[in-house]
Amino acid sequence: MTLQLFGHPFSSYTQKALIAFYENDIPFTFRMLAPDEPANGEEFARLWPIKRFPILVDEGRTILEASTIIEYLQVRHPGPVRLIPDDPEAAVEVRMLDRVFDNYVMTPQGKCVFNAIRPEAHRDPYGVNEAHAMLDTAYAWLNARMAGREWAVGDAFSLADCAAAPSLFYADWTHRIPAELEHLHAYRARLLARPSFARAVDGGRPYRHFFPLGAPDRD
Ligand SMILES: N[C@@H](CCC(=O)N[C@@H](CS)C(=O)NCC(=O)O)C(=O)O
Repeated sequence: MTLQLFGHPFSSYTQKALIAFYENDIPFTFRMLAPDEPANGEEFARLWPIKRFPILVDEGRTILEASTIIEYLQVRHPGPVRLIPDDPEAAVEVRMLDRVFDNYVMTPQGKCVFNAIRPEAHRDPYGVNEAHAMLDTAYAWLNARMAGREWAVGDAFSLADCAAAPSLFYADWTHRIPAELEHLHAYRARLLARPSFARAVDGGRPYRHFFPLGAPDRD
């Protein structure tokens, strides 16, 4: 039975996991979470009542969280591209950067998006200001880190870059990366040119009108 990935092509965390599948050409069935696929939604809610996606099902085993899905694929369905380095010290740094992108870029970015889809009376401008401030601080830190680097850790594309790609893609739409942060802009462009991420972005293209802050006409 093939691997089954529950998610949505426009979802940042789904794209993060998809990059790992595409990097190693791992076959899978995509279980689209959308109103016109109610059976997928019902099975998903049974498997993971928290209802955050993506999740992976492999021979009856359910794997939660995009980072863990990527780790699991490397353990159970390895391919030539090693997204978690074999060197344990390098692997620690990869996991650290994966957390940085999820917690300090993807999370504040998501806060702004969720705020925009709330009813007007429940919006939280204070929280959005805090999210923008966190993004600005993260952008400056990442810009300094990326000076002289091609990928987030070491010389190879890794789990950290899987996290970086959708984070920076959507964060720049939400709260622009200042033009002077040239190393971060160049890194974001490299990520968009990576065939695995370009494919994930293309999969989400038909849904851009769903972006609540208005998708820009670029990327
Ligand atoms: N910590 C989770 C986060 C997953 C997540 O927040 N996914 C979003 C889609 S990008 C989601 O499920 N949103 C649905 C909701 O918030 O109801 C992971 O790393 O996989």
